[in-house]
Amino acid sequence: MRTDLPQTIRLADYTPFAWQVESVSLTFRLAPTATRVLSEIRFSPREGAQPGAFFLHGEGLRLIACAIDGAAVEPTLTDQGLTCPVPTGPFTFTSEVEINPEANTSLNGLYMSNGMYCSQCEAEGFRRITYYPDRPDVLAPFEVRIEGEAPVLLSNGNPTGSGKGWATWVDPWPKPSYLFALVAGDLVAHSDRFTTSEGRDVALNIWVRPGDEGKCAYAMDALKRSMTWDEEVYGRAYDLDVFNIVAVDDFNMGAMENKGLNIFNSKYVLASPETATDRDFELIEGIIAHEYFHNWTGNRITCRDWFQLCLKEGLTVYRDQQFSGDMRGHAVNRIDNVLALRARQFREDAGPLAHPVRPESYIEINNFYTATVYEKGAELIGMLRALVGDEGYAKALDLYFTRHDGEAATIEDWLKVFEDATGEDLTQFARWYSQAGTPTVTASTQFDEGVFSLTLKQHTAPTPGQPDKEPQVIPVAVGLLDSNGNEAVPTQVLNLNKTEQTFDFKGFINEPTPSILRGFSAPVVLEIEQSTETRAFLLANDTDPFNRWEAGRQLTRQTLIEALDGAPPRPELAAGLGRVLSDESLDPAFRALVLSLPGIDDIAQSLYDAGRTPDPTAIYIARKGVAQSLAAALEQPLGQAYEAMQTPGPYQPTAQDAGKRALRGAALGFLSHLDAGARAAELFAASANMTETTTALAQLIAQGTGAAQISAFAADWSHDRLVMDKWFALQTSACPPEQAAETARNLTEHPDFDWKNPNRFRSVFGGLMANTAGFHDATGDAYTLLADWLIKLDPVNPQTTARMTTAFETWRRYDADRQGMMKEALERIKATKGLSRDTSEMVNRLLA
Ligand code: 0A1
Ligand code: ZN
Repeated sequence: MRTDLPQTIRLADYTPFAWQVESVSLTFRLAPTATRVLSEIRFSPREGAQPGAFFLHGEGLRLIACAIDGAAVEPTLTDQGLTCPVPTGPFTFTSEVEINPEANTSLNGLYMSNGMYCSQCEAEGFRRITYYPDRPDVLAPFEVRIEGEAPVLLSNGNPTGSGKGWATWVDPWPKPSYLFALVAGDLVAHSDRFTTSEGRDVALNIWVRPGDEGKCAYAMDALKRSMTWDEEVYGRAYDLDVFNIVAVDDFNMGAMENKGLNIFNSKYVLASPETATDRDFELIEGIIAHEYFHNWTGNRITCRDWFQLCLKEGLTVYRDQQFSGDMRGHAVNRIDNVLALRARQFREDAGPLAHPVRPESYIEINNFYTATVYEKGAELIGMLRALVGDEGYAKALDLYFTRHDGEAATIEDWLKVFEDATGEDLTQFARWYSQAGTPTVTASTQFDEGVFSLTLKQHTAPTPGQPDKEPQVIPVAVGLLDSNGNEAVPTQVLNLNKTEQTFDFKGFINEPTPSILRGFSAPVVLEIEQSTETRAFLLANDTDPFNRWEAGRQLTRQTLIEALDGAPPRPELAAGLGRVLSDESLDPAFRALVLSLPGIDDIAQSLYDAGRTPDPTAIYIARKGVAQSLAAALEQPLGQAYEAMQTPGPYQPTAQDAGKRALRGAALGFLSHLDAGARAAELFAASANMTETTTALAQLIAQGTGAAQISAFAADWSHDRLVMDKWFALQTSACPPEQAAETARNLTEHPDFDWKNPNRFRSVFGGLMANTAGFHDATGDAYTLLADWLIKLDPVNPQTTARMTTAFETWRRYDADRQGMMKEALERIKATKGLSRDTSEMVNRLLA
C-alpha cells in the first residue's frame, strides 16, 4: 500500500549521498517465486558530507534480516525503503530479502520471461531487488554470486568462477545500481572474439533461446564494427574481458546498457533475411551501437541524477547517429533522423507533454525517456559541434573523457569542457537545455544594389510552465545558389542569437537563391515564403542533399494542403519528383525519401500551426487523391523504377540493396493505386525476403484486398513471435481507416494476442496509433478501445501503459467532438482506482 501521495522530485533539491559505497557483494539464491538476495555493502562517511538519516531504497521486498557490522538491527520500514541508526565511521550493512520474480509483470527489477530470469534496473529497478542507495551518483564495484539450476548464470563484469548450480562475477569498474544486471536461463551463445586497440582479448557472446542462434550473425558483426568505430573515432576501447548481450522477449524498451551485460529486446538482436526487414537490420545495427557506446558515455561517465539523463542519452544517440551515417551514408541518414525528430519530438514539443531536454521536475522518471531527452538531446550536441567546429569538438570530448572518467557528471560539467577546450562562452547556449518548445525561425530576404540580405527572426511559443522564452543560439547553415544552380556562396554557419538579425552577402549581379538550414543545422521550424518555382528549383539543384529533399517535402506538403481545399496537384510537383525518380546519379534510398509523402499527422500539425482545425479523414482522402494523381502522371517512370530496382541474388542487408528495395517499395506504393494491388500480389507471391513480403502485404491491406495473403502469412509464420508481431502491426497500421478500430478489436481476440508481452501489445495498439485517420476516426471507437486496454494493462505493466497514453497527446488539435471523446478517454483512465504513478502523471499532464 502506498502511504503517501506521489511526490514531485526537483532538480533544485539535489543533495549528495552522505556515504561512499566502498564495495557491494551480492548472493542470489534463485527460485521463481521466492528468490533470496543476500547483500553485504561496505559504507564509509563521505568527506565533508553532512550525514543525515541513513536511508536505503527498497520496494516490494520481504526483509528477512539485516545487520550492521554483524549485529542485527530492526530498521524502520516504509513502502519506499528503510532507515536505521548507523555508526559514525565506516560500517558493513548486510541484509537478506525475498522477492518473487515470477509475479513481476512490470518487467522492472528481477522478473521472468519464458522461464528465464532477467533484470531491468534503469531507472529505479534495483530497489526492487535489494535495499540500496539506488541513485546514479553512488558508484561502487560489485561482486555477484548466483546460485540456481539454470545452465547459464550471468552478471556484470568478468566471470571469476563457476560450478554446477553456481557462478561468480566481479565487476571492477565502479558503477551505479541502475547498471546492475543478472540473467539466468537455458541459453545458447553465438560467440566471437575482439582484440582491442589496447591489446585486450575480449570474448563476445550473444545469448539467445535455443533455436535462435542462427539469427545472431548480423548483431555480432554490428557489435564488432561498433567497437572498432569507437576506438577509431573517439579513441575509446572496451575495458573488460567479456562482453555479453542477452536477447529477451519481454522487455519494455529497446535495450539496456548494463555494464558488460547488455540486455536487448529480442526484436533488436535476432535477424535473418527470411524474418527481418531492411529496417530491422538497420535498427539492430543502430541499437547494438547505441548500447555499446554507452560503455563510455553512460557507464564510465554516468549521470549525477536523473535530471541529467540527456548527458548520457543525447550524447549516445548523437554517437550512434554518426556511426550509422558512416556505415550507411550521411545524407539519407540525416533525412531519416530528421523525419523521426519531427514526427516524435516536434509533436511532443508542440503539446501538453513538452519539457526541456533537461527537465526540472518529475514524478516518475520513467516517463522522461522521451524523444526530447534522446533525439533533441542529440541535436544539441550536433549544434555544439557546428558552433565549435570539428577540432573543437574532438578536443572537448577528449577533455570530457579524461576529466570525468569514473564520475557522475552534470550538464554544467559537459558545457564546461567545451568552454575550457575551445574558449567559447556557452552561457546562452545552455538555454537549449532549460527551455522547452521548438523555436520557429522566420526568414525573409532582400536584394538591393548587389547586396543580398537575409533576415532571421526567432520565436518559441509558450510550453507548460514556460510562458516566456529567451532567444537561443541557433546555428543556421546557409548557402546561396546562382540561377544555374551553382554554388554562389558555399555553406556557412550563421550564428543567430538574437530575436532578429540581418546577414548581408555582397557582390552579386543577379539575385541568388538561398538554401537555408542546410543539413538541418538546428532543431527548429523554418518558415520562409517561397514560390513553387523556387522550391522546384531547389529540388532540382540544391547542392545540399538535405535541403534538396526538404524542398521536395515543402512542395508535397503544400500540394497536400491545397488538395484539401480541392485544388489539383501543381504540375511542378510531378515534374520535379519525376526528375528525381529517374536521376540515376542519385542514391536510390534518397530518391525513395523524396518520393515519400508527408504523413497525416504531419499535415494535421501544419494545419493546426496555420490556425486551422485538421480533419484526419479529409487529409487521408486528399492524400490518397494526390498519390493517385502522381501515380497517373508518373506511371511510366514508376513502372521502370519498379523493374530496375530489383535485387537479384541472395538477400543482403546492405544499405545499397536496402535503398533499391526502398525505392522499389515507394514505386509500388504509388502504382498500387492504379493496379488495385495486382503488382503487390505478385510480389507477395514471389518474395523470398521479409522486406518485400511486408511491403507487398501492407499495400494489399491498404487496398482492402489482402485477406488471402494475411491468412497465408499467418500460416507460414505462426511459430515465430517476432514475425507475428509484424503481422499484427501491419493490419492495424495499414488497413483503411474506417476499419482500424474493428481490426484492432478483432486482433485482441486472436489466440496469439499475448497482451502482457509489450511487443505484441505495441504491435496492435502502436499500429492503431500510427494509422492516424483510423485512430481519429469520427466514431471515436479507437479512442474507447485504446483507453479500455490501457486501463487493463496499467496494473500489469505501468511503464508501457504510461508511454502509450501519448496516443492522446495531440488531442487539443482537433474539433470539439474529437476533443471531447479523447478527453473523456483520458478522464476515464485518470479515474481508474489504483492507477499507477506512471500513468497518473501522464494523464494529468495530458489533461492539464
Ligand atoms: N538506457 C536505455 C534505455 C532504457 C531506459 C529505461 C529502461 O527501463 C525503464 C530500459 C531501457 C537506452 O538508452 O538504451
Ligand atoms: Zn541510451
